[in-house]
Amino acid sequence: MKLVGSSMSPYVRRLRLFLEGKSFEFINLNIYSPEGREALARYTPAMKIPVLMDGEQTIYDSRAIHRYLVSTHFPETPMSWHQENLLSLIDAANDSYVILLLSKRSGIDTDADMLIANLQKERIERTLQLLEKSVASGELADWNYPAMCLFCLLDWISFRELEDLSRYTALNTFHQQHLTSPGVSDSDPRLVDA
Ligand SMILES: N[C@@H](CCC(=O)N[C@@H](CS)C(=O)NCC(=O)O)C(=O)O
Repeated sequence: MKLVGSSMSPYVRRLRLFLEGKSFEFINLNIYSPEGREALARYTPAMKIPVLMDGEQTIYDSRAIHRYLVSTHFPETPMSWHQENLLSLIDAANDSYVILLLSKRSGIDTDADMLIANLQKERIERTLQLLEKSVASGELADWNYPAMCLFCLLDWISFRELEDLSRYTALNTFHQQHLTSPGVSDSDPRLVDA
């Protein structure tokens, strides 16, 4: 089984954490370098990571990959609809941060009052407020897939210095608590060649 991705991607890291202790090969690409893009194009026309390759089967998108892994190899308690919703909110915030980051890298002033940036910021604010409450009420207390996804988002925000999240006390405590969870230090994007 091969997981195609990048050590920088929070969507890939969540699957590395889920697969911690299992046998798989991690193919680490720099998806913005010419060579990385050429390699990526061999795995997916969508040009997005993660991609899973299991024998003849290829699966795109972290959510589908997680569902595939649970249904074929690593059965676990199915996620409740509430957990599915939490995951959708984590993904919504993550996608919005990616849009803001790529906009900045494209020379767009995301601090300006413009629709595309305002929509992302509003989504981020509202989803983080809800996630703060969810963590505070113990809904993400177990180290399961939704918790891994939230950790990867929070750690990536800190790694990329996207925002100061100190006002979210429960999210901060959650982030600190899981720095020692299985697989976290080995998949740290701050490590060279991680
Ligand atoms: N919904 C996708 C999102 C994946 C995603 O956005 N991956 C980013 C890396 S963090 C990517 O491949 N970006 C490339 C691009 O947007 O061109 C998933 O859950 O797998």
